[in-house]
Amino acid sequence: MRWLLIIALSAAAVALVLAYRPPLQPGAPAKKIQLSNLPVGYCPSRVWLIVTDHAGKVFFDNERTVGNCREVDLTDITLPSEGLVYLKAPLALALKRTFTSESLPLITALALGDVTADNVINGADEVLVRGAVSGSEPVPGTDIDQDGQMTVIDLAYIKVNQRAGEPRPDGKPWSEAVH
Ligand SMILES: [Ca+2]
Ligand SMILES: [Ca+2]
Repeated sequence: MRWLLIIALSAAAVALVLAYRPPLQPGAPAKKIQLSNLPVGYCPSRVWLIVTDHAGKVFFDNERTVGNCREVDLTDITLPSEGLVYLKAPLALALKRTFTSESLPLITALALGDVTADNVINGADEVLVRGAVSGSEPVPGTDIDQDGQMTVIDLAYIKVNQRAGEPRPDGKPWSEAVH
């Protein structure tokens, strides 16, 4: 009879394990930032991410890996119910977006063209790309659309996106880690 008892107890244990489910949140929005409007070849491996609430309290300030070239997952970050995200991606201007729990996932476009990684797209970036397009030895980062060729399209990104990116909320320079 002992083995019957063991089987019964084992079955009960399995049933208990199967009965336990982590609390589900039906319809809970995916906590991520989706990068959009980017050339096919652009595939950043990481970005710098800062999350704050509207009072400026910092919830996250670090590098973040990028999934599938386009997704920045936030699920393991304790987020305020609403606040701000700042994001700096390689070759792109830093951006700032507001979010609420309803507006996640947040879909946002990047402005590419910051070859010099100073968070400004200006003549200094244009000189490098123009030189590479006209046959000079390419400086790393001048292939803006990352299609393996230097063309007028790379130059067009610089022309369209000429401006400064969003500064960090604390006014410090953006880390060079994601350049
Ligand atoms: Ca620049
Ligand atoms: Ca190109």
